[in-house]
Amino acid sequence: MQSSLIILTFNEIEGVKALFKDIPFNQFDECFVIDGGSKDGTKEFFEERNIKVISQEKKGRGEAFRIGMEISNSDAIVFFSPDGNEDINDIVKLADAIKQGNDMAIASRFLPESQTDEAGSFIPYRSWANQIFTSLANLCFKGNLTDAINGFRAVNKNKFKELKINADGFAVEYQMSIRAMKKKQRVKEILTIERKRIGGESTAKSIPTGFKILKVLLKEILIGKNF
Ligand SMILES: Nc1nc2c(ncn2[C@@H]2O[C@H](COP(=O)(O)OP(=O)(O)OP(=O)(O)O)[C@@H](O)[C@H]2O)c(=O)[nH]1
Ligand SMILES: [Mg+2]
Repeated sequence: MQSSLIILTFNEIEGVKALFKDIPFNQFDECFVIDGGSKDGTKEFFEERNIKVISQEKKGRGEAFRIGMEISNSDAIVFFSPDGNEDINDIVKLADAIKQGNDMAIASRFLPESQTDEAGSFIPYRSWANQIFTSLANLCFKGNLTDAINGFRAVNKNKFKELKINADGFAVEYQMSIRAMKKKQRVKEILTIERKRIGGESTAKSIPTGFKILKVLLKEILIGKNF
């Protein structure tokens, strides 16, 4: 099975510079970057190293996932965000999970040995919110995920198409997970240790992101299997 690595960026030059040499490009048949409008040299950094960059006309991670699916020529597609959160060693593990016959593979921050970037913090409110939304998805759509929200994941292209993803921004991963539950897709979670962001700025502001995710949940309850 052929595989593609898709790197998602929006002003991530510091992370990209730190991580580039360890990205396992040679393990994939095709690699490209989908960029949400970086102004910090991220795009130029990749282009100078002969990595194709696709610039989004419409911003947001939802759009980036949809473009990735459309232009990838492989059956196994891994989405990687080089801001430091995601462990590079998991990239090939996610691709392998698809090659082994799973429809989707998620790097989970909440399996027993996993860890989030809030490890050690007194009030890990983002982790709590992630776990609550995951439990609600499991409850409403008969799933058994531990992390329905992490964007570090891989998909089987044809199975991904079935999900007809149309959510915007940071809610896209949650919609993918919910629709995979509805379609009874085979979703494998691998444990991951989430690290701290290397530099730059987070674009996922907690409260607006939380509302977007809640909106997706309510809409998915309403539409049921009609998508
Ligand atoms: N292609 C693309 N990538 C984006 C867009 N917005 C954010 N990203 C990337 O998606 C990844 C995740 O975004 P973050 O802002 O780090 O969100 P987060 O991981 O929830 O937040 P932190 O914990 O603060 O890192 C990063 O690599 C961003 O560069 C976009 O519009 N298009
Ligand atoms: Mg991040």
